[in-house]
Amino acid sequence: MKSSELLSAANKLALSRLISEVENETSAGKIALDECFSRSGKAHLIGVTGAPGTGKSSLVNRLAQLIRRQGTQTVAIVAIDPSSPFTGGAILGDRVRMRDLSGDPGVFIRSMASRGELGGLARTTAGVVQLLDAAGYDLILIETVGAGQSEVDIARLAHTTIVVESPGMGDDIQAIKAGILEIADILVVNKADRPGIENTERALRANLELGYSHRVNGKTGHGGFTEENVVVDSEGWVPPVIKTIATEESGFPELMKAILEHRSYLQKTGLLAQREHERLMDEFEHLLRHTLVQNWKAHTSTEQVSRVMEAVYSRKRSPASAVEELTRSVK
Ligand SMILES: Nc1nc2c(ncn2[C@@H]2O[C@H](COP(=O)(O)OP(=O)(O)O)[C@@H](O)[C@H]2O)c(=O)[nH]1
Ligand SMILES: [Mg+2]
Repeated sequence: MKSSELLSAANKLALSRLISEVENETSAGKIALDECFSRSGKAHLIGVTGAPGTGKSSLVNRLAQLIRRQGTQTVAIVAIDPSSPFTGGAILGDRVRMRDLSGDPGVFIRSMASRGELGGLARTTAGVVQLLDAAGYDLILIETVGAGQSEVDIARLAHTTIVVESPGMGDDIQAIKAGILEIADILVVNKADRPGIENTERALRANLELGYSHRVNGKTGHGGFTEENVVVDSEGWVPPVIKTIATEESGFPELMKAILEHRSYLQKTGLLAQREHERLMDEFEHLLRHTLVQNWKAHTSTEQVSRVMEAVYSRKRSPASAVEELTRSVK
């Protein structure tokens, strides 16, 4: 059977196996991605990021329940867990909490361990998301811990990025440091039942205004907004701040509304297509580099490289002329 036939929301086990192939970057995984590509590009990708313990998993869980209750749309959840392979505790906890969703044929849940391999994580996540998209899931929720560059990359994969904060974690300053507010399309202050919620909300709004005026002035922070995005952004979208209690389902209709509004904003302004094009161009360039280097390596011995590099070390040759020499045969 072709992988494109295996790939359907009705065939969760087969889908699970294909995802593992993609995660492990096997040739079967590559073939599956190739075959399913033409069917992808329909899902709304929603990134959920923030510090550990802010309630991202609980929130994703609630959101999925709400979407399913509202009717027709199917949901896939990809939870990227940063914990070490030795503890693995959070993954188990998430599984237990998500148990009430897993009997639903319209829900697919996948945990991915990050295994500390940062660059590869964003790449394999994009592949896994593409499979789920092609399998026909309407909404794909991607939970990541907001910390390093890799998480920012994954947030960039999403159409709508939700940044989750909660009271009493020194959150505002941390959030700014990680440049995470710049990637937020929607800000959630979760644990609204806890003391200190007003302070957190106020700090967030203040920081948001700061970041927003930066965007308007065209001075982008370290969040990676391009000039075009800045202009369109300043005309239209101001990230809403929404208070939620994930343990009680409070604030979720408002959150869902904000997600839908953001999606129609992206469609209306043409940003959806623009983001998609940028992402595909990124992927193309990455693969091009990878392919060219692999091809070059296949035609070049390590002895050749060592010989030429010795000349570079002793300053008889420049690195540029070393490249010139070592790529001559490949050209
Ligand atoms: N009081 C309160 N606790 C919450 C809320 N949301 C999540 N929690 C709890 O916070 C802890 C961390 O939640 P989790 O979803 O695992 O956070 P994550 O690490 O961001 O994925 C768990 O014990 C949750 O039950 C909330 O709105 N209010
Ligand atoms: Mg979690």
